[in-house]
Amino acid sequence: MSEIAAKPFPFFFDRPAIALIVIDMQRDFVEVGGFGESLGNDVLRLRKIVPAVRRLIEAFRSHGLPVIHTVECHRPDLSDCPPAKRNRGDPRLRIGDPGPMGRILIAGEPGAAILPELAPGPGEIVIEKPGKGAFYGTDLGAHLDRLGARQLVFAGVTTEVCVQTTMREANDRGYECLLAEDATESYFPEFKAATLDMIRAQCAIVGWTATTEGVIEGLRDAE
Ligand code: C5J
Repeated sequence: MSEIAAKPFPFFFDRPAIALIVIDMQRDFVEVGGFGESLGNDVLRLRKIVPAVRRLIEAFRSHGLPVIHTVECHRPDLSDCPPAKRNRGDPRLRIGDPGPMGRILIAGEPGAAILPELAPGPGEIVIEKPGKGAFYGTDLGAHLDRLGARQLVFAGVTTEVCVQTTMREANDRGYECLLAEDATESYFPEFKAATLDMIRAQCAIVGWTATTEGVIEGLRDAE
């Protein structure tokens, strides 16, 4: 067993069973001029984590460990977007409407793409997900079974929405989950802080948190 210095206590892991899941680092959430900004959010907060996310991706790749990317998006005919989701957004800019970077959150549109600097490498799995959680309506679980991954390190956006939802889904499925504190972000700083607290509360009720540096050191020591 190897170890990552984490909160609320060290995260022990088996090197072959660990994988990185990068949640929704999409242009529409993170880039200036995208959907997220058009809703009045300060996307520069999210952009700041790009170097840390990149370091994690490169570390996992360099150790030959799996990197899985997720993308929140829907089919062009919106058949996988329940009205309850579509009708909840700002009425002037809903999923499927023309947005600043193509149709909002539609697969294949420029805004739905992953940031070029974090682009999936050859052979890396990309999960297109219709929900906030990456297990709902996807084959993520089957991919993880095939890879033998039981311990998941998370990065990406937004902390309290798609990241937290996916961690909770994973926790209920028996995965051990760790969130890289400086490689995740929210448009709302207080929501990020509360999510980190919620994850670690009650002796890691959802999982662990650690710094990117801590994760990278743990992987290095496991070599
Ligand atoms: C949101 C996400 N915030 N990726 N999506 O709607 O967290």
